[in-house]
Amino acid sequence: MAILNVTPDSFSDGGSIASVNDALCQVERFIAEGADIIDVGGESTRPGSSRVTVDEEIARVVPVVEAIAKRFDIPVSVDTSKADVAERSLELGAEIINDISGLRFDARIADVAAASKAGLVLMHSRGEFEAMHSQPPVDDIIAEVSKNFRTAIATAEGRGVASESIVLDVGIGFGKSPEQNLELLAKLDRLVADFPQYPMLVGTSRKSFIGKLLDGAPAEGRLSGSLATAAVAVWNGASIVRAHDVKETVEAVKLLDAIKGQL
Ligand code: 7PM
Repeated sequence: MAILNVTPDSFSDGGSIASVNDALCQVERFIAEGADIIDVGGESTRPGSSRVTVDEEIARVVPVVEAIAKRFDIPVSVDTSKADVAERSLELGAEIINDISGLRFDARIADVAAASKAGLVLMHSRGEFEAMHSQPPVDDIIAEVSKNFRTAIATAEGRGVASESIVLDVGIGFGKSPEQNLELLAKLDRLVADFPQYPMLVGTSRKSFIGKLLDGAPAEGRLSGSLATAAVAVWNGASIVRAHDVKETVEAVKLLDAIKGQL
């Protein structure tokens, strides 16, 4: 899953023709590099960022989603926690909703996903939007994520989402200590075994826990760490990895798959 940011800090300005063209060029490259899904996000979830309005997010995301769906064959997922953004995106060609709140912010996302028979990623996170990255760590992160998965799955299925449409994600970097991010990767196999029906998605790409372990490496200096952590996630049963560096990640995952083939 290739990460396509359409926040103003990463692009010309949301919704403009220049930004849509930038996005299409990037998608063309991601596809050539082996991406299977394009994840379009218009709301930065960086520590300290505040929420954008529904209209703002729709203006950034929807023209890009529509343009990608028209021009390419690849499934588009939309990184949003707002049902209105999800609904417009699905109408214009998105096939997957990637909800970093796991239905905590807007459970109507499940209704919208069910009505369109869209894929739905339920990611674990803790706290309200502004406080997601400053949560006091819980004691047992594996138990916490597991409990949250059960709640989110029950909400989704209760609102009509087919179990085959659901993907789970441990939410690396969201309300976890650096050690807990590592623990989730080390013990991912247990969560995969506890939820065997649902594919597991993992996103470690360039995240700050990698920088912390590498003496403060900036985002551009986190490629090796991103690949090492993606490799562990795949080894421990992840079916999808979310990444900025598509070529390198696809190559790493190919090696992992080849090794797994020898089990
Ligand atoms: C700070 C923390 C800055 C996290 C940026 C981010 C995930 C996601 C994001 C993930 C799924 C980023 C993220 N992370 N969706 N959206 N899983 N499903 O690095 O791990 O892009 S935002």
